[in-house]
Amino acid sequence: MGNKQTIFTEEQLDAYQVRYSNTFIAAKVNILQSQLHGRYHELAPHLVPMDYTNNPDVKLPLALIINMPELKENPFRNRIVESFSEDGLGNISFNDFVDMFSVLSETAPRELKAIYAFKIYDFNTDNFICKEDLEKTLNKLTREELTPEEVNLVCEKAIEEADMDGDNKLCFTDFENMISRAPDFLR
Ligand SMILES: [Ca+2]
Ligand SMILES: [Ca+2]
Repeated sequence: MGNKQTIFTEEQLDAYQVRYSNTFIAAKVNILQSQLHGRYHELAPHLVPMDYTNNPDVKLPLALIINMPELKENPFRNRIVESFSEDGLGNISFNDFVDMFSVLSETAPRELKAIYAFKIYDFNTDNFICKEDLEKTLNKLTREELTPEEVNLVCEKAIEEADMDGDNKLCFTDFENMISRAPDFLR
């Protein structure tokens, strides 16, 4: 901890500030930055350099990330990591890592959480949440405690009520509509 060394250039820190300028995150970014770098480094000390000033092209595989204590018990851990990985396959760069922890943090703005919840629940990544996506989501949220009939019923109703353009699936606007009625989908 503390100021043991500079591991980011001024430009890099500015770039993070710009990326997060419209959110609460800007103020926290510096602290978060070095704490998260420590965590990222610990996951694979042989791969992740301490010195990040020349943007090393390092990515850590999904398997390493999902075993972190914050994610290990999360039924959505694979989807979370895939959604934040720029390549969509679950390989996580340090930037992806910072994004992920920022959004997972309890104080992240609701709209930011909604954007990522939509990505996470969109299992087949077609930018819509269809009934199958929602059924998988609900099964995970309830840890498989509902019967298939109950899941079917809840999802059918949720889509029916939120689907404003009548195409039987949820675009992001429909999804926002759904979580305003059923906030349990956003946790
Ligand atoms: Ca989908
Ligand atoms: Ca729709």
